[in-house]
Formats: sequence, C-alpha cells, structure tokens
Amino acid sequence: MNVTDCLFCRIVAGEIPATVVYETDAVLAFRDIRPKAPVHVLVITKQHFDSVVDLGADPAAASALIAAVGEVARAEGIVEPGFRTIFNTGPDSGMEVAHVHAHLLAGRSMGALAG
Ligand code: D5M
Repeated sequence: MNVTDCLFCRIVAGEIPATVVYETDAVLAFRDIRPKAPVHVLVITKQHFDSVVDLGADPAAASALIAAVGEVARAEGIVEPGFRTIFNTGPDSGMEVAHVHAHLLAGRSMGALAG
C-alpha cells in the first residue's frame, strides 16, 4: 500500500484529526471514532506496517507498541478491572485499516471469547 493512501498514516501526519491520548516518537494512541466500549483506544506505530504479522519483523517497533499499550492502560485507569486488546489481521477478522493497530477496549465486561 502507498502510505499516503493509508488513513492512519494520515492521522500520524496530522492530515486527519484524531483525539490523541498518548504519543512518543514511535507510537500514537487515539480514541476510536466508532467506540465499541466506554473506553476504546487504538494504539499504532507511526511507521507503517500492514499488520501485526509484519510488525513482528521489527522487534523495536513491536516493543514500542506493546509498551504503549501498557502506558495507555495505566493512563486510562483500566489496568483494573481489566481490558481487552485486539489485533485484527486480514479480511476474516473484519480489519478495515491495514496499518497495524491494537484496539484497547474497557469499561464494560467483555465476556469470554469462547464458552
Ligand atoms: O479497526 C479500525 C478502526 O479504526 C475501527 O474501529 C474504526 C476506527 N477508525 C476509522 N477511522 C478513524 C478515525 N478517523 N479516527 C479514529 N478511529 C477511526 P479494524 O481493526 O481495522 O477493523
């Protein structure tokens, strides 16, 4: 993908507004525009990776993203009672934006993934 066509690259570039809750040189976290829970934050790497599969080839970027998940969770006050973290990948997951992002969902009971 041409990164200039990537929605989240355009948010990183400041071309599209977002409600940013956390930022470092490597990552950006902002509120999801269609929240599925009282707290719904997306954590992305500023560098473009199509998915978590590609992110895994860059340990420094992967580490920065996971560290940011923890920082955002602390800042949002959701470490307790907990939160769900989701990486969608590919069409079967319902992935809409092909720029790696962790969904942080909290503020309600998520229920078990499998019964
Ligand atoms: O999730 C992509 C998520 O991105 C989806 O929950 C909506 C959200 N989204 C789309 N556009 C925006 C903007 N402009 N700001 C904030 N959030 C946005 P996926 O895992 O790809 O299905």
